Amino acid sequence: MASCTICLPALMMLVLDLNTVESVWPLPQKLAISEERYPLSPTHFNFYYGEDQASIMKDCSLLDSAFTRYFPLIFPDLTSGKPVMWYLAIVQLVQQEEDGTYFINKTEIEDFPSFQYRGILLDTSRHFLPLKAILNTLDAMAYSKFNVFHWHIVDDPSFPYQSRTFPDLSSKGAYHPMSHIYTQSDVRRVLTHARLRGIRVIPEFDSPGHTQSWGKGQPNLLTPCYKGSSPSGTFGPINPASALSYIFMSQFLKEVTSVFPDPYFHLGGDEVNFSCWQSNPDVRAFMQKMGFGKDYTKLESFYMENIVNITSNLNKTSIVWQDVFDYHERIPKDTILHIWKGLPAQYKAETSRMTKAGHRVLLGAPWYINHIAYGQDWRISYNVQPLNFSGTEEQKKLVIGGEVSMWGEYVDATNLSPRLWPRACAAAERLWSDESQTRSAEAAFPRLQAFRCSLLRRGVRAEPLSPGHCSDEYR
Ligand code: CP6
Repeated sequence: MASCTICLPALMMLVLDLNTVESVWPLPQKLAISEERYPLSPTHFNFYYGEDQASIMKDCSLLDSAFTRYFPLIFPDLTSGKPVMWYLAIVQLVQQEEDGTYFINKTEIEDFPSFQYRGILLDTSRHFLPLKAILNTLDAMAYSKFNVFHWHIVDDPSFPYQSRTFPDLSSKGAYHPMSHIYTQSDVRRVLTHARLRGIRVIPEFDSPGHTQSWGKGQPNLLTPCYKGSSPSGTFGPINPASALSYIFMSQFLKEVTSVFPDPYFHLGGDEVNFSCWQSNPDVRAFMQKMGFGKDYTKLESFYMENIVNITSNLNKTSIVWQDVFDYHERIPKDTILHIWKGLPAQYKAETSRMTKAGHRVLLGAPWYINHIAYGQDWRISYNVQPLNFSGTEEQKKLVIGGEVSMWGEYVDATNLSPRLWPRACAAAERLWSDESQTRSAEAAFPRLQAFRCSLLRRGVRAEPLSPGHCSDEYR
């Protein structure tokens, strides 16, 4: 199967390029369309493995299932039963004559991604996203060549992951113990759907903060907050002063690192509120014993160091939010830092600092597209220059890519798709294409508009970019 995984990007490339000229998105590294025209007969059309790939990819089920999916996307009228005329106005690589015959211009393409990590974060804790919404997002991700689904699966408000080892976490911590959970079989469906589309699934189990929902099904995990000399009845982050916390986290991480096969694992570590820790006498005593003084960042670092070590003993590489580095620069060098804070001046300085320390970084800060602005805010995402920070060539190589975040406070299945698409496509092109060929949002605009029409034809509820219409938008 390993040899199949690598062939998928090549396939996507071929397919997108066949679909439309105007909507080749993201732009291939090299694209040359000639005047030469060839008729295409859908009844004789077939996909073949490339000659140089034929031997290693014979009977690649991954590719074969992709061929099956893409045929109706290329020849939609054959499978939808809709009149041929609906598709006439689309300028495309595969175009149709008035009589319905398909043709294609001779085209040469050479392609590869500029950045290896092109992710989308979905947050299934603030609002539960039904399985179908996740699967649909994976479909749309593949169309733009996103290759990582960062699943921010649990957080303060709810715990929808159904654990085998600790079933109470979801039975008590989910919004609903039956309807608002992801069972093991749901997770497997997500993993399979993603794998078939060349997408990796990296789960995030964020701790020690953002864990309120964990406390409902796992007593003695969170820190009891104190008011004066007695417990106030509220709870804070995971209790870093208790051995029970580490025993629980070891057992829990053992489970989830085996459920999610990707070699990378996101451990969170962001936005830890110290006030509850400060109020708790046991935590204060632990601080003293450890010699941390009054510096609670040392306590957070102590916790994260343990969690990162547990994770590395489970043979996974950790990804953590930048806070962990901000507090503690001596985390293992192979830990990937996920930058999420601030305006360009700040995240550029952070990128410099972290890559200088030898860490690989992942750029999230410029693409928080759950934030929306009036008008064409995709242009802001498009104009980001991930490598425009001060640093050596070696440092620049440490930027592995970026991620579009769709935090879920105001997003559920009703508005996820139009909020993501086509706005996320701007980051997709920035992370895939050659920067020197894609500097102008103005030049990209008609191509993105056409691509948005392709998304609509493929059933993705992508919002409009400006006044106008797609030829077949209400078919
Ligand atoms: N949830 C978690 C969030 C955010 C973070 N972590 C967040 C913070 C600020 C903004 C957007 C999202 N909602 N767990 C920070 C990584 Cl602006």
